[in-house]
Amino acid sequence: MPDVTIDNQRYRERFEEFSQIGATENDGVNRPSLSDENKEARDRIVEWFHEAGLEVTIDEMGNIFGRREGANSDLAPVMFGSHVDSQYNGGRFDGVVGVLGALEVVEALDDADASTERPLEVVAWSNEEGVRFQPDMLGSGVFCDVFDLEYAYERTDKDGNTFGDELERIGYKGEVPCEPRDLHCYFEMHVEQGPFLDQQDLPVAAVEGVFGFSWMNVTFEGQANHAGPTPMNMRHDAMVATSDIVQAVRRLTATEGTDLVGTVGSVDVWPNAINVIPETVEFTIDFRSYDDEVVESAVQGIKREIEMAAEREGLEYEFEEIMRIDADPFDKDCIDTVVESIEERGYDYTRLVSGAGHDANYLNKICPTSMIFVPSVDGISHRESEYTEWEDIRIGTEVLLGAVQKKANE
Ligand code: HGY
Ligand code: MN
Ligand code: MN
Repeated sequence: MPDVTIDNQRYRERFEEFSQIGATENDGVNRPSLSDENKEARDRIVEWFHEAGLEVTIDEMGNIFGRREGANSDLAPVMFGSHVDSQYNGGRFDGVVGVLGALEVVEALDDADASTERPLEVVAWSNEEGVRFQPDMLGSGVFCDVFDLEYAYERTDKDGNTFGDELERIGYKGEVPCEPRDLHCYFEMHVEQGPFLDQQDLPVAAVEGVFGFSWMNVTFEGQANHAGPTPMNMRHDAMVATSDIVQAVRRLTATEGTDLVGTVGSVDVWPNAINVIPETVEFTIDFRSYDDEVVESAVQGIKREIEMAAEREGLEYEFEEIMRIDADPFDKDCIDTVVESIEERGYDYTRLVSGAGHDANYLNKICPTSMIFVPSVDGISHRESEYTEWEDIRIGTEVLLGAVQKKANE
């Protein structure tokens, strides 16, 4: 195979330019799904895909695809990419290294005039983060038939905007059907978002699978009243029950010997006033494990805790499981391809399972899939100070190039 090399200069300049879109003062980005900043980021990706000579298509969910023909265009393509929507005040590496890395792979192949047997498709998925519109991985989820289009279009943000309306507003409600199609395989390069590579001082990992997880929404309904004259034994305080559940989540995850992690990440209080007993508290719970039974027992456990907390405080409550995704081992052959690509380049590496969800979770349901991780400094992510050394990104992208070339020529 011709010698293909990453143009590190071009790649890094492009990344630095892209990081200016929706940039925050503390080196992060604020490009939540379907926001104006997300539109600006999408527009730039589409421009770069066109400049790279790719055939660009936008599907009904606003997923952006760039296709490079292969010698045999009838063969199923190798797909690789990630996402460009971000957390509110999130990191500038999350998702982006997978999309710009995919673009760099294509341009490096073009520079070397290296063709592939199979077509290549690079992709930027919609709504991976799931912070503005739950659930996460919505664009890849519809593409992989996990969610139907109507369900996705009706998802609303806290201001009552629907996903469908916002997609229309930013001009990314494409015509191309968002549905499964024949893919040879899918690769995703991503920052690890955990501490293991950084602690072991390794530049890259072959990812063997992803945790399963459950996202839940809980609302406690109590009674607002004056914080002063209301005797303690006459109160129905939604915040007290909520704090019980926050502690219960921590107790459940402290169970010895499981990899269970749990988070109460979002809490809305009404009327949210210093001198009023909280009447309504709406909050979320996120449980994850590589063992589906561990997630299931945590969900059942917290449901019991919610019922008891409501009873103790004399509250009504609503419980909704927004989303459940099973843990999934990736395809052995795709993992081995990543390992081969790493070993051919002589890099030290390890194998990891991902605690973070990725679009690869869903692609893994319709085609052989695996991922490549590069380190997150101090294991930090979903925070403005998220950082990955550029040399590690270059290495990860080289590994992605090697894996794509192997699969695209088989
Ligand atoms: O929640 C996740 O793991 C991903 O960032 N959507
Ligand atoms: Mn991500
Ligand atoms: Mn993320």
